[in-house]
Amino acid sequence: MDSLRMALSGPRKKRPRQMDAPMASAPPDIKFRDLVLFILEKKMGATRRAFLMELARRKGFRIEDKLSDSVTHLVAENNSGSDVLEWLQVQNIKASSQLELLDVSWLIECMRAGRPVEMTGKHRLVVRRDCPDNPNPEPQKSPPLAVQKISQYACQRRTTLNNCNHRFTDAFEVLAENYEFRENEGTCLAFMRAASVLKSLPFTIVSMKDTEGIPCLGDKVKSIIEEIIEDGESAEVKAVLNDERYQSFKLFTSVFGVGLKTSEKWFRMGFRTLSKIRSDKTLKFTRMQKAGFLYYEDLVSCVTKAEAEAVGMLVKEAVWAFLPDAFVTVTGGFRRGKKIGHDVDFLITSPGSTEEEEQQLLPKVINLWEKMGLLLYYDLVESTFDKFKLPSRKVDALDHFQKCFLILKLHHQRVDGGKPSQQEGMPWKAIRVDLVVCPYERRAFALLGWTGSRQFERDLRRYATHERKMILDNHALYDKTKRTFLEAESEEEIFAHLGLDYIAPWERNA
Ligand code: DCT
Ligand code: MG
Repeated sequence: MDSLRMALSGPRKKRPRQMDAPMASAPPDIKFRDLVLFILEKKMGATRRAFLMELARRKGFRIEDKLSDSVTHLVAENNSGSDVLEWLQVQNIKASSQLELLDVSWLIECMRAGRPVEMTGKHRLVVRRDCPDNPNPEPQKSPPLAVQKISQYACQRRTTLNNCNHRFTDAFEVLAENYEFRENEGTCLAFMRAASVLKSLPFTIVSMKDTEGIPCLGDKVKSIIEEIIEDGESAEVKAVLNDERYQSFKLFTSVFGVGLKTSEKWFRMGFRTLSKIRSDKTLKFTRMQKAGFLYYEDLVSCVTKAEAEAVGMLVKEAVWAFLPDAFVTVTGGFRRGKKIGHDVDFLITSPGSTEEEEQQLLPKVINLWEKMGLLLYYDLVESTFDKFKLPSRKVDALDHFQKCFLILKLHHQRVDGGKPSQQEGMPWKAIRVDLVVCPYERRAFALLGWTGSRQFERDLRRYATHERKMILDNHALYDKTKRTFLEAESEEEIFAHLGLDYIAPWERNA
């Protein structure tokens, strides 16, 4: 037990006593094969490290001299998690994603027990501050993401709705939108990527040091982060929010059917308010814009989860009247766990129907709703899907499935928790609904594509192209090296084909 006392009390001045343990030439038996340890010399010193290594080996632990991919547990003394990460970065060492960062106290407890002991919060090295919104601030487990290096691709990050960096991401989203309005795609994308990566962080950025090692943060982005940390706000964001062009575009594009081109035209013509546009006799509106103005108030007030569920019932009732075996799945933001949305998206697919029955479904559903007086607007887009065609290389390409963009009348009494008597005026609310019908064997691709978020989808396709030599879209996955289509029955299989860890829908809020 002399050796253990020594481990507990720290390094001695004297050189450690020669062990009567097996020599290097005859490695001791490894008892605990699931663990591969590496002890960091930094701040511990070579002597104490050598001593602990030998001791642990004698107890049956596998200890590596060098840090490699096979190491599962990194043990350090007098280092924080951030110190260790910094060291790993400086060494340019790529650690395994499962690497545990532990304090030497864990190793010492293992030595005392003669076996690996359970790792708890007190053993795990704290990497960075916890998110202040987190009601249960556990000592932060050294997150595999941080060790793994945060990926530049959203599809390799887990992004829940628990965003700890709103004050930065809100600012970036305003700037991205402004650059989109000014048709500066590159800068727009840079701010969207920056917002996306910050949304995935499990901690709040409070100093510039926290931004080290985070990808997608260029100089311009960093200078805004710095300004927000120091002054509480960004002058550029403030200027954009007060900019007449930004305000007008924001207002005009909030109308269903109005995009950048129309906004530009109205802005140039000197319009600044919707009421002036609405009442102007010289302007021509599309059918979509007319509906957009007609139901404007309802459509800008977002769809709640309860309303989305009520719409889901309507859709199922109608679809099942014609194809009783069809699967009706909510996609989009609601599938990702959002509490509100601008519309409700559904994917419909039927294992038992012919191509013709499939093609007839949406027209029949529309016809039914028309008769029921629920149809306020619809635009049916016929399928141009060709199963032999390679997936599209464009990250923002529209898909080829048959689909219908609708505005439906949702009666308040159909909404769970709705208050029909208190609703003055209209007994219903206009709701934007998207329906997509896909062939049954493509359902996994369609589901993955329509679940979003848009940034997550873009990065999935970018990842497939640049990292895997594959092409992915809402219809298929094609392997360019093998020159074959890779089939999938589920989203999990698509992630597996791409060599990605599975990311659940609620972790795709990139
Ligand atoms: N999508 C797609 N092709 C389109 C439109 C959308 O593949 N032509 C994908 C990307 C996201 C998803 O479908 C849903 O789109 P939206 O409804 O626009 O986004 P959302 O994430 O559901 O957000 P919101 O809550 O605003 O509806
Ligand atoms: Mg949606």
